[in-house]
Amino acid sequence: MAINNIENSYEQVWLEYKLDKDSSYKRFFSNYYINFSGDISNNIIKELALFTNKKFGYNITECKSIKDSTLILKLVSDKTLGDEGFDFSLTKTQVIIKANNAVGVLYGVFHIIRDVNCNSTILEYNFKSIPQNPLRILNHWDNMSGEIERGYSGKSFFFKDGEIIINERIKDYARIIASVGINTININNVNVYDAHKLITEEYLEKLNTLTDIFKGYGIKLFISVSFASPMVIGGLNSADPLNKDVITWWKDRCRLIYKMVPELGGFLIKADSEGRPGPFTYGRTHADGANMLAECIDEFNGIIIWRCFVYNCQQDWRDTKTDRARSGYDNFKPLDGKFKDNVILQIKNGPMDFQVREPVSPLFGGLENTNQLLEVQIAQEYTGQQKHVCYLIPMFKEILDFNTYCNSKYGKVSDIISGKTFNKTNTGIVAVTNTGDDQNWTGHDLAGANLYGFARLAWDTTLTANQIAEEWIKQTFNNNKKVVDIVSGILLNSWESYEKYNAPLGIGWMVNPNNHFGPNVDGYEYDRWGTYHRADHLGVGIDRTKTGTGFTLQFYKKNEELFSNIKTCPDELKLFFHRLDYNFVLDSGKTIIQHIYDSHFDGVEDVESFLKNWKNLKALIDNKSYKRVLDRLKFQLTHAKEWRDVINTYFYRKSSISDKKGRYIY
Ligand code: BDP
Repeated sequence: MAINNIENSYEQVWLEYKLDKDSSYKRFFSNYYINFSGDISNNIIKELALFTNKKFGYNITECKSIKDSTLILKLVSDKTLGDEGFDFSLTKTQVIIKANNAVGVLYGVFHIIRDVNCNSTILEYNFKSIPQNPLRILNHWDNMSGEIERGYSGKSFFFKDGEIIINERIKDYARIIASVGINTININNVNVYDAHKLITEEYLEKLNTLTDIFKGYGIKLFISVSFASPMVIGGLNSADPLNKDVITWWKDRCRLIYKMVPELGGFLIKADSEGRPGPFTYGRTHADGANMLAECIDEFNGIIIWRCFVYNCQQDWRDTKTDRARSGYDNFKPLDGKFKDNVILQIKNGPMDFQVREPVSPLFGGLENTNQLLEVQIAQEYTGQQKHVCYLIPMFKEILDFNTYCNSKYGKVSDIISGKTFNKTNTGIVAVTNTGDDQNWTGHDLAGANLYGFARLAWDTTLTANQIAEEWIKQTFNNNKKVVDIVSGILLNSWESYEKYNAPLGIGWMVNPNNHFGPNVDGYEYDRWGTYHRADHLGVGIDRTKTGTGFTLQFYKKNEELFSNIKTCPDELKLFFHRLDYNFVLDSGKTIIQHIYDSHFDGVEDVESFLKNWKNLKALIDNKSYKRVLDRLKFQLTHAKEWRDVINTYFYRKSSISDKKGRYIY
């Protein structure tokens, strides 16, 4: 299936089916019976052919009789399965996958393919699988020029030189993400720099072709549009959401769009954020802005996804009272209950911006009458830019498991975004994605585990980071125990290791401004972005309790107390919530300064061990992947040392306190 010219060739990630002629599962894949037709059905059949061919060395055939077939794919009517779930059952000679809709069967087929590839025991008992999150979304930050904002794996495979690309790779991308249950994608950058034309007549036909390709895999397509579109492409002199001409313009535009792209999911909007236009210009609220668009798109069953990443990026760093962490809640809590049903608020996991460690945004649980999506970032903008290994699934697990206390039974973030807590259906989870046109899709081969893992977790938030890592390793590399042990050992420790050599204890942001790569202690300190650590010779961190910026008051009481109390505030967030002396003793028994020194030395040692362990895989995995990861681990080691030295030196010079262990710090 891959295009074979070198420049554009690409790999099949976890769908790289490897020949195993002796597999005992073969018996279920002699022939299939299917009782429905259409694009999804065609794609299911194609996938089964590809799979049986590569895995077992023959082509599965169709069988018209249920009785004689080994794999039965059936549409049924079963309320318990919902729109996307499936039922798997098994007799001695037959596998039966049943669902209410074609997409459920597609998910079932990918599920059994995964089980075969993982040699899983799951093919030995009956089960039902129903996704926990209604919306499982990937956001691409691709510009139409072909560049990707915060993209670390090459260029866009959606756009090139201002045009939409339609090719085999797009189709493969659709099946890759459908195989792990993604059901929605947004294809262009939230910062709509050059994509205004996407909603002009010239581009709608191609957009429709794209939409159809993804529909064949049960995936809805969204696009980011600019709030100022009536001005930029409509020639109006306002984008005021309450202005009649503006409303008429949007209504007409939606009619045109949906006439040509009837299956479009809707729009994603970044407004009044980092220089993007929005309703604030006209003295209107975000509810005014979002509802106006929602009204226009409603007759086509469209949805408006509206981001809550709204803050003042023009702050005065001398003002110790303003706090960027507060802004999401301050802006959106008062609007709770004011959004139309087809508006969903998209909320970043933390109150700042995808740092290696942040508390959960208090908007989760804070908003009780609003559809909401949890937004995470698998593009590793602040977590090593896919040059460092940083498996983010353990972080996402912590976020999903966080109890907001908004509800005594269903208070966890995972409950809220599943729709359970507040009885909603327009809810779910989204990741800013990490793919590009690199041969391996994600730059770092091990970053593939974040794409895979995010999607698996979106389907089933109860899976563990370990289970997901194992599944991914077995399908991407192989089932060899040593491979599974070594790679999962690296993956499962990598987030913590990355955190160790970064900015300590939740303060974040010690990165180079703009590109956000590599250490820079004061790069953002005396600047307008509101990301301060406020280190001086006395101490470091920010008081975000009621005696400081008051951010903690945005949480429910139990969490407010947890974070405010220096004794109960978890070590890893101590400096996010408190300003502390370098000699303050952490729960770990170490002083802050000694913790900084130790963790930075430890982090480098961790990377040394990743590299050493990786080298043991030379003969056990594909040489191309082996080398690519090896090179990146070597780079990571050098870079981790730079992080260690810059951060340790900085704190040594600020505090004048020596390392107890007498190690060399500049
Ligand atoms: C920040 C990125 C910036 C994005 C912004 C966003 O640095 O490129 O545009 O998030 O989420 O992390 O809108």
